[in-house]
Amino acid sequence: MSLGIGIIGLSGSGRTTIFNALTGNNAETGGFGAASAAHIGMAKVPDDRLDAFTKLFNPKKTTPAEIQYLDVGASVKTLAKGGGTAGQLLTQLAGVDALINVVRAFEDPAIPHPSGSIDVARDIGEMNLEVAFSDLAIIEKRFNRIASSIRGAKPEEKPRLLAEQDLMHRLRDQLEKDIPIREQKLTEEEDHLLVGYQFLSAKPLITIVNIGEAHLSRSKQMEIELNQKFAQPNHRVIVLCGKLEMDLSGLDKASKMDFLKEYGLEQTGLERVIQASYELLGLISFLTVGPDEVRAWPVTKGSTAQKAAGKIHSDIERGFIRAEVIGHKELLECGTIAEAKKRGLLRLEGKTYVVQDGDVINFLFNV
Ligand SMILES: Nc1nc2c(ncn2[C@@H]2O[C@H](COP(=O)(O)OP(=O)(O)OP(=O)(O)O)[C@@H](O)[C@H]2O)c(=O)[nH]1
Ligand SMILES: [Mg+2]
Repeated sequence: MSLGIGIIGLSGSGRTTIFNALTGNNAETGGFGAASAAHIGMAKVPDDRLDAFTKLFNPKKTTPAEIQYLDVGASVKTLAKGGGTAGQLLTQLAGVDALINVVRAFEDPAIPHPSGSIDVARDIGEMNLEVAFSDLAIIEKRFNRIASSIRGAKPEEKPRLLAEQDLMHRLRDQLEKDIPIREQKLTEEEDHLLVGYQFLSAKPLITIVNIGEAHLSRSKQMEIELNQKFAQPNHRVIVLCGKLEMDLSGLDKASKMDFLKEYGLEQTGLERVIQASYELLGLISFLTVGPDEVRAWPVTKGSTAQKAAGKIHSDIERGFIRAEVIGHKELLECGTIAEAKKRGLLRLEGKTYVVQDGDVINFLFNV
């Protein structure tokens, strides 16, 4: 199962354009409008280490890590109203691990803004309201259920239900004060309890401000300012031009770099979105290398070697003996695994070793 990010935003903000640029899909833009079916696609995670090892090993195949993106094509408000496929789309959205809110900042008289004018702060506020509204509806339903459970509960079950009721009260009070759940202070235990609820406002959030080409030279400064203005835990603002990103995604690396340099940028907006997605999801990559395949594998930060082995195959996790591990820098310096062994840089690690970002791993297993 891959981790997924859901794209939300007001109609016509450029959601599908950005989805296409991220995933290389070619979904129809402009007028997807009413909720029908969601677009789902995979984005490849850019990784310099993978490029370096591909040069070194010249493998038959290079496989980057991937993240799944979901463009539901309707506002949260529309989905929450229900009817048609809305309920199904809302369930799909509830299942993602993080959200991207696309906010329109590009001017184009041919494409009317649903609220009549461009206003980034207003649109961010509106989306926060929609998301809070959807979470409040879940809380209301839960209140009713807890209340009836309490009536029929055995004495030993009551404290847990009362604690949950109390938590729902606090979540609701703060949501009504415009504080999304991701910004609310909760204990680890409460955080854990909330996982099952799939609250939208509890998910990490990337706000993409979709600017027009004319403002591209100001994008870096804008991004710094907006990140200061909207600095919140598990939230990041990225400023990019969706239309341009779509064009850039078709170019080779060298042409892309030339273009970016003109605007004083080091990375495309999409690369920054994918990287931020990776970070907000708490992911790191370990690598496997060899003549057949050089590959990056996403794992959550703090994963043990045995758990990481399971990403490749459940047999390797079950029959785990040991992991041969070397940092990517060390291996690049050595040039070959044999040389790394000779220099004593290849470490043997056990089940509980905590995998580090960029570790090159060979699992020894027995099935
Ligand atoms: N000028 C300009 N137009 C853009 C930009 N990004 C998207 N558009 C245009 O805006 C229109 C809407 O873009 P979409 O990507 O379809 O937006 P959406 O949010 O998916 O819209 P719906 O799903 O139709 O509600 C399309 O005609 C796009 O070509 C941009 O950066 N600049
Ligand atoms: Mg769309």
